[in-house]
Amino acid sequence: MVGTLIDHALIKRSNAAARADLDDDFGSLGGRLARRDIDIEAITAKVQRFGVAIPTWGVGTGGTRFARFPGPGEPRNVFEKLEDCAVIQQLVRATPTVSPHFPWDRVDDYDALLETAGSLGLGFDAVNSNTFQDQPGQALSYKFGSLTHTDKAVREQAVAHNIECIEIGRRLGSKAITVWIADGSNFPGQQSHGRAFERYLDSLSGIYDALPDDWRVFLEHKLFEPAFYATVISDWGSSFLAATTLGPKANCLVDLGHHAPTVNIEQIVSRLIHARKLAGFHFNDSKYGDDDLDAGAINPFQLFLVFHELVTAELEQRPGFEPAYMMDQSHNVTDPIESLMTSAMAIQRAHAQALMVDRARLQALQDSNDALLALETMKRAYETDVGPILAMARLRAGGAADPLAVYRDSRYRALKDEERPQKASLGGGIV
Ligand code: PSV
Ligand code: MN
Repeated sequence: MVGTLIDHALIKRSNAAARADLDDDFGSLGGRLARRDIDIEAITAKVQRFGVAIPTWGVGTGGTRFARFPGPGEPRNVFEKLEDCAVIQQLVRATPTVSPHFPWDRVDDYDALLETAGSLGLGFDAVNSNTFQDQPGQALSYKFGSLTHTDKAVREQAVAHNIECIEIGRRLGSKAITVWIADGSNFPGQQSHGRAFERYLDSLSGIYDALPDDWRVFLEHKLFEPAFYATVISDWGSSFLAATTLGPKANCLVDLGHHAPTVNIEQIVSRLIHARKLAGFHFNDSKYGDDDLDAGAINPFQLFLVFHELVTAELEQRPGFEPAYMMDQSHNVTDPIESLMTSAMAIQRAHAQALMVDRARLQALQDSNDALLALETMKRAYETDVGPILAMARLRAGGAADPLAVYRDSRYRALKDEERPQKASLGGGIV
């Protein structure tokens, strides 16, 4: 049973009040862009077509290693998570799909789940497996690893879980499974780097063989975990090596937070595009490591540079370029719906800015080694205030010109707080 979303009348009223100013801003930006040979309508249409998935775990409150402070009206199951995702999509119109995580989102009736999502106007993106926690009643523990465990029986259990996720995903209309493992070692000498990687490849080939023809497996690397000495799939090199060994259906997923602070992520993206191995993204931002902050919160220029690579690949129609986009963030002190809405808009913003790079001029400047003007060309696109384009795209798609204002006016969170009395523990909230 689907609960109340946002009242359409509220959206209409708010949009009507914003309309005159927006038309004005859009018109004057259109004029300025035309002088740069940029068609504002073409950009707006591309912005409208762009979509980024919401992770089901993102609509719950996250936490640190030490504590979790639950927010009011948190969703208690995947059906309620879908409601919150639908509100985000209702207002922002850039998040048409949801990425589920199992076993957190396990239900008895997947047809009902599919039907509920459909009735809310949502589809399903990549499914995510979880072999980084022990579940109640689980036969064997992942304390010392899952897909790379020294014990074959543990590895088989982890492979079986991934195959179950593929089966569920098939029923939900997904086309990919993302495999992220927390496997690694805490001390030098604890584990053979070589043998752990070989066990990973062996386990992954079991998952790979279970993929339907039109499916892909996304391998997600991550540099570190607290108290770790080494993770098994630590970087894009390991991920790329594994994806190449496995075959064409295996691609490398880039989670922006899973790199050392100074790593040039946009260059990694370029390399993966070149090799036809880019699976897609988990968007978030970070200052220190895997902080899982809201996308665009710390380094929006980096996000723009990543999108510059993506837009270039799209314009050049690079073979095999079909990235899946998702947000992967931990909302500890904000309302997750508000964070996900503003993050989706930050991602859209970077995309729109990247669409404005004068690529012919940039290439000429690169060819003549004009470093300064090349940078200026990039900054000209980055510094364009694309806000009116994003608002117009939302409005035309039936969303809200000002999603945050409408959301706050709706008192959605307070209403859900009454509708969803909390149980003691939600599980799976800390990401
Ligand atoms: C790991 O840090 C990660 O980024 C992976 O995508 C997980 O599936 C997700 O967070 C949720 O724990
Ligand atoms: Mn991730």
